[in-house]
Amino acid sequence: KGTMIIDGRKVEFENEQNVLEVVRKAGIDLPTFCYHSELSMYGACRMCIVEDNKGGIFASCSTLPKDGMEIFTNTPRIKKYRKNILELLLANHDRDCTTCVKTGNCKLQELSSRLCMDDVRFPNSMKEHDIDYSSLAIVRNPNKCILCGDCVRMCEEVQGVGALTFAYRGSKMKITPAFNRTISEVNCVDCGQCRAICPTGAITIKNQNDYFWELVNDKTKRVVAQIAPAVRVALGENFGLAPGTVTIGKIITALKYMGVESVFDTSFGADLTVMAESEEFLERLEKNENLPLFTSCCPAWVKYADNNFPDLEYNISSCKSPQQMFGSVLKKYYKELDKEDGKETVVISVIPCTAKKAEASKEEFITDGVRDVDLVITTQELAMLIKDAGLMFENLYDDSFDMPFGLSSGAGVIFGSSGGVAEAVLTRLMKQKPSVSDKEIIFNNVRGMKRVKEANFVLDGKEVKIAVVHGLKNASELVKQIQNVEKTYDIVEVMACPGGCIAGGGQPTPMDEEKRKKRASGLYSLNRTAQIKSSEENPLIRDLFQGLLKDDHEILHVQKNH
Ligand code: HC1
Ligand code: SF4
Repeated sequence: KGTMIIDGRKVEFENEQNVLEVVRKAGIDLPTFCYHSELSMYGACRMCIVEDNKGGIFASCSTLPKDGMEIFTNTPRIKKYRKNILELLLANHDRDCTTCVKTGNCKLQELSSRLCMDDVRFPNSMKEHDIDYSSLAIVRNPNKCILCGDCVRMCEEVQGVGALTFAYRGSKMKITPAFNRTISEVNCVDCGQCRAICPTGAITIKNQNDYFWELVNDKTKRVVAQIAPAVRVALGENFGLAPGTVTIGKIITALKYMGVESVFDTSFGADLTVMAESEEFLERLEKNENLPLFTSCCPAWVKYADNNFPDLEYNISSCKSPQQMFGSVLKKYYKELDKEDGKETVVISVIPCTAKKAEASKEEFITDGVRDVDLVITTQELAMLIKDAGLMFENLYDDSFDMPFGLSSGAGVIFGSSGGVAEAVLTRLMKQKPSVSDKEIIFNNVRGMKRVKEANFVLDGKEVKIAVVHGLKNASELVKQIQNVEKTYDIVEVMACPGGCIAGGGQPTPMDEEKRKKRASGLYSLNRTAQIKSSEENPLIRDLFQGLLKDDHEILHVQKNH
C-alpha cells in the first residue's frame, strides 16, 4: 500500500502486483506482449519499460511498486527504446498481414500502428521455418512467432501439459514442441489455449471454412448444424457486441442464409447427456464401483487423462459428449429420410473449442459405420464465414431452432460454463430424490471461477460429494489428491479451459477473467429465463427416449473400452 507518482500525478496502490498494474490503474495502457496477470512473470518483451526520476529504465511488469516511487511512461528515451524493440521484432517477422488470419486482432500489428511504425530500417532477417499443419486443432507458424513465451507458459502453467518449449539460444532461439517434433507427435491435448493467448498469428485455429462451403454447396448433401452453448455468448464480440450478449437467433439465421437446412442446439445434446450420465452414476453408486465418476464432455480433458492417468479409464463416464451424442441421434433420425430423398445428411457443429475437431474425427465416434459429426467449426471460423458471406450480423433477424429437437432446458445451456455440467446433473438427481433442502446454496457452490469447487447433497440418506475443476493443471492436482485418498468425491466435473467452454480455444480473443465472467453470466441469464429448468422435464427428450432411442441407448455411449 502506498502512493506512486506517474507522469506527474499521484496514484495510490494497494494490491497491484507490479508497477505495470499501477500504471494501468492510472488509465495508461502500457504496451506489452508477454505480461499476463494469470501467468508467471517472464519480462522478456520489455515493451512495458518506464523511466524513473533518476533516468533509470526498467520493465514495469517485473518491478514492485514502492511508496514514493516516481516514474514516467512516455519520455523521448522510452519512446525510442520501445520503437527500437518493435522494429527488431518486425525485422525478424513474416509481415504478410494481408493474408494472415490474425489481421485486425494482432498485438504486433496493433502496437506497430500505435507506435506509428511507418518504416523498418533493417532488412528482413527472418529465417523461413516450416509451418506445422499436423494437428487437427491448431496450426503453428513459427515465422510469425515473437518469442514472448505466452504459449509455453499457458501450456505448462495452466494446462500442465508442457507440449511447447524454447529451444536454442540467441538468434537461433525458437519455440517448438519437444525434440523438434510436430505438435501432433507430442502430448498436446488440442485445447487451443496457446492459440487463445498468442498475440500474433503464430498459433491459429485449424481453419476448415473451405470444407464448410463445399458441403453447403453440394446438392447431394443435407447439411444440418448444431450450435454449442458457449458460442451464443461470445460470437457477438466479433461484431462489436459486449461479451455475454446472447446472439443465438442471429446465428441461426446466418447459418440458414449460408445454406444449412436445419439448425439445432447442442444444449439438447447436453440434456441427453444429463439423462445418460445420471443413469450411469446411479448405477455406479448402487454397485459402489468406478467412483468417482469423471465427466467426459471435454475432449481435451479426456485426452489428458488418457495420456497421464490411464488408471482412470473406467472412472471416466462412458457417455459420449453432447456434440457426439447429438450427432449420432441426428444421423439416426435422418437415415430413412435420406433414403427417400437420395441425400446424405452431414452434421456440422459450431463449437467454442478446438479439441472438438479432434474429438469428432476419432474412430470411436463412428456409429454403425456412420460418423457422428462431419465437420467442427469454431466460433471464430463462424465469424469469418459470416463476414465472407457478406451478412450484416447485427441486422439479422432472430430465428429459432428447428424441430423435432428445438427445445432444450436451462440446465443444458449452462454446460458451457465451468460447474454447469455438475449443476445440470445435480438438478436432475435432486429432482428425482427431493431430499435436499436448499438447492440454491448448492448451486452457488459450483458456480464461479474458483479453481476447485465443491458441493454435497444427500441422496437416499447417503451424502454425495461433487467436485468441479477447470484448467488441466488444477485437474491433475485434484486427481492426485483423489488417488492419494486425501480427497473423496462421487462425481468430478473437469473442463480443460479456465472457466469452461466459454473460454475455449476457438473463442474470440483476447480473453481475461472479466470476459469469462460476462460470458458465463450470459449463459446463466438464459438458464434463469428458460421455461424448462431440468433435462428430464424436456418433453422432446422424453419423446426421444420413447421413440427413436427406445431400444437403443447404446448410441449415447462410447463403444471403445467400456
Ligand atoms: Fe462445450 Fe459441451 S459444453 S463441451 O464447452 O458438453 O465445446 O459450449 O458444446 O459436446 O453442450 C464445447 C460448449 C459443448 C459438448 C455441450
Ligand atoms: Fe498446449 Fe493446449 Fe496448445 Fe496443445 S493446444 S500446445 S496442449 S496449450
